Amino acid sequence: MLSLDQALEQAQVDPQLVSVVDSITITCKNIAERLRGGALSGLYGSAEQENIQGEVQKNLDVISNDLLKQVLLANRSVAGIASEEEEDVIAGNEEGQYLVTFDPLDGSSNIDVNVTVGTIFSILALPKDCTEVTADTFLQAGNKQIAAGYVLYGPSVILAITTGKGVAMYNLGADGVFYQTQDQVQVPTTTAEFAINISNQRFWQAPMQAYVNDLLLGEEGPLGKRFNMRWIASMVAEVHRILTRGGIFMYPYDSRDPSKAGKLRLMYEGNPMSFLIEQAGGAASNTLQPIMDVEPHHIHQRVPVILGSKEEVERINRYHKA
Ligand code: AHM
Ligand code: MG
Repeated sequence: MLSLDQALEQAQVDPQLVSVVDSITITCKNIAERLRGGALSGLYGSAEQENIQGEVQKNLDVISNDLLKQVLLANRSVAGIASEEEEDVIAGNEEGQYLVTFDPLDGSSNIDVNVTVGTIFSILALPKDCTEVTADTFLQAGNKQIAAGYVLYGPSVILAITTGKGVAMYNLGADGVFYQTQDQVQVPTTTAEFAINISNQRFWQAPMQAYVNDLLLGEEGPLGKRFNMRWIASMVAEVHRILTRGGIFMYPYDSRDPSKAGKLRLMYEGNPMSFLIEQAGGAASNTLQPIMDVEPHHIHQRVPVILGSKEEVERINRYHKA
């Protein structure tokens, strides 16, 4: 079986980039180990502090962030990092060629109830003319990503990764090596499964209300088929399901906090997941344009996220154009 390093070498991926991916996956193995310990690791519960997003951090949010930060900054290929849990970006090594953005533990409301969580990462190139790494250095549209992926901590530990030539999946083996289980993952074009936090319905804009109403009407509605629903409250698990069997995931704009364009963050969640989904033949939109075309103006900016099976994403875009 092909290991992650062998596969990246075969694909002639830049060795510096391979070393960045290795730093991420080594740390994710460490995070997986701690998650497996559960309450025995003494890591459940709140860290009793808020992150830059105004969310109360879990102990494991803080630990996962610290581990990734430490390992990535020690890597000579890393020019800088930006984390969902850190207010500012951190400059790395002078000879580094890559910038890494990450959500160290996505879906963290699921930690204490032992439901799947994950680490999401995106890798960008350091612009050639860059003399000093600042937040502005990271403000690159998603279509500039060099690589992106997630590590899912579920019944098994799975890595999904793209370097722009399709999506491959790897399972963490008992020997601590990630082995390839799938190459050229494809998201089915059509689907009859959707995921949305329907408790926010009253805050959505009219086109999203109309679309979800039509979904719920099933065979008797304008879409002419029954849709099933899933909501894990862990984007990594939802995207993994969609990469595996298709579907549509939505965290749309809502009016709860008009200063935020949505709940999910462009640089840590929207862009890397969109890169994976598009590389697997799906689509990702903020309802007005492809997510990866959105020009970022702030590292922590939010974005409405609609992603998954292509025909369904295109249908939602049409509801918003009508
Ligand atoms: P987090 O990065 O703070 O964990 O928040 C992101 C998560 C996503 O994984 C998930 O899709 C969403 O928040 C769930 O939100 P809700 O609590 O509204 O169901
Ligand atoms: Mg997150």
